[in-house]
Amino acid sequence: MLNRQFAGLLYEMANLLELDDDNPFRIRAYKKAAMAFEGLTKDISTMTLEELMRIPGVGRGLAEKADEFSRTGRVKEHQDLRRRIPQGLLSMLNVSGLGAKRVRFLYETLKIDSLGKLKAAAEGGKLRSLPGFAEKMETNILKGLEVAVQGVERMTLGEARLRMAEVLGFLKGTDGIIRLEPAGSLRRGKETVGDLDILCSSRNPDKVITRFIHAPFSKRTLAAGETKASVELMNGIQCDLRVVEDDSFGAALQYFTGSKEHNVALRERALKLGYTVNEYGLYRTSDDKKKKPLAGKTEEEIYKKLGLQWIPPELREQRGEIEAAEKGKLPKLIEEADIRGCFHSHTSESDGRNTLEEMAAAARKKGWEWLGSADHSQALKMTNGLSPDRMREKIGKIKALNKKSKSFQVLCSSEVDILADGSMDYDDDLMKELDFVIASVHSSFKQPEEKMTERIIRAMDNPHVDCIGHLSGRLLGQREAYAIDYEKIFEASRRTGTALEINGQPDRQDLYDVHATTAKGMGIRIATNTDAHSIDQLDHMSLAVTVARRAWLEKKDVLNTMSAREVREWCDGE
Ligand code: DGT
Ligand code: CA
Ligand code: CA
Ligand code: ZN
Repeated sequence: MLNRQFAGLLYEMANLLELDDDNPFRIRAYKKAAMAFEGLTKDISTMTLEELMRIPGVGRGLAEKADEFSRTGRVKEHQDLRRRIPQGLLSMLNVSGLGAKRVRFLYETLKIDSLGKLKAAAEGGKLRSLPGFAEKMETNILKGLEVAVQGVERMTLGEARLRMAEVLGFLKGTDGIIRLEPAGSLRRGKETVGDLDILCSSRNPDKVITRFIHAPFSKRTLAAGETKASVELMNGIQCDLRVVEDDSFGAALQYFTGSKEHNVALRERALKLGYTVNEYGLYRTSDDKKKKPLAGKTEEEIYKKLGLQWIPPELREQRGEIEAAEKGKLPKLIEEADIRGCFHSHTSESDGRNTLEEMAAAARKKGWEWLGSADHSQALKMTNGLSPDRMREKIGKIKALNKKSKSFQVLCSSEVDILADGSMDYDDDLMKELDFVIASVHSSFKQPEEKMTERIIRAMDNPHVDCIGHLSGRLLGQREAYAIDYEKIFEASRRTGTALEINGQPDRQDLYDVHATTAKGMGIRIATNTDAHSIDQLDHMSLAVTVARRAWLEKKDVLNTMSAREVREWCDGE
């Protein structure tokens, strides 16, 4: 599929156009289209110009570019831009604190067109005298450069939540704090997080800021003022804290939660209704600037004034949520409390750390009613996958265990390998004895798209396969998704009634949120799974549920909301 490559090209074009001081509306259109192509399940190379133009946010110009790209592997206008604008300027955009305007200005005034030259200029004190560049800015650029050169990547949502919990835990007790909440991409539950954003209201802002910049988790202070500060955490990631008046807390939380695209659309709507919204509140546009805002204490009252339902942060990506909120048609998103079990977990029989009994006890302690124990099948030697004999032994053990308890059930499941030709690693007789079969690809990742697609569809056609595990196979920061035709696979999933898993391992978060939305639309059943390899990893359910929420999924879309009895009946009925 060329879609992701093409989306990447559009993002780069947006940056290049920004460096070229092009029309802001055009730049935004490119970014929006890039997002649309990123989430598209149909392969652009199979689409006609008319079909491309039917993608929301894609006009004729962009459709023609997509067409050009799938025919020739390039886009002429992109190449022209690249020729005209020095490559180094693009890497300078990665330095935190440097936007397109500043990069352009540095290039025009000092001919700086690479990270090397930027570093030399900052070290030589050449920037501080430029208009708009104070001495502090110079220091910040040097710090930002270090990060840009080391190429510190975005962290996974899982990692970000752990760091956020540390910071909040430390700040919570500070004198004078009224409200304290995470904002930014973490609050939206994005799969990766660039930096942490925290919002606070306090009777004593000074105290919070001081405590924040002297906290044990802070490696160094990047900036500190009266109402905001930024520090670098031990893992090299930036954390921004803003302190606001409690009366503006809702407005600020809304603003700093983003996404930028959602906020831009919300502001446009406000203007049409005669309002202005900013981080301080919502005002009537005609009113005096100094007048008290009409709303601002809570997010709810801001959305309400704009004629909208309150929009859960996970939906704020400008993917139709504002239109849905206007009609009162937002989904009632699934919550972790709706979850009653997990189909996919491992024990020390294969590559897990805890025994079956320990895993079951931990699942029960979480308030679940059932747990699918799904050890690996034999092909996966490095995980100590179970031979058919060992698997039969395990089935017996689970039956005995279930007899002892009515209120909690263990499903004898297995994560069975889909072999390179699409056949399954266990024969049908053995799979028939299992309650639930998850079929996963763990080898020959580099097969051509057609082969990989056929391979997975063949697995789905096996009547004993209930669910496909981690469909895309991507590992964040380590491995690209394998090449598959999502449209064909989703169609086969619908036809065969095979569920698709949302895997909650922090580096997987697989299905992609946008793909899960498409699956839901096709009536495909989704399982939110932990793939836990230890008792504490059962908590990855929270990540799986977050992906489901970002995908607009409701309780009824997710198999894990079934009770022990329902799930038992469902498995027996298969
Ligand atoms: P990240 O950190 O890259 O994972 O993504 P965010 O969304 O956390 O972005 P960040 O940290 O740059 O800013 C946090 C939020 O603040 C962002 O989602 C929306 C808001 N925001 C920041 N800068 C702007 C801006 O220039 N315009 C608007 N409308 N909102 C902004
Ligand atoms: Ca952020
Ligand atoms: Ca930030
Ligand atoms: Zn697994």
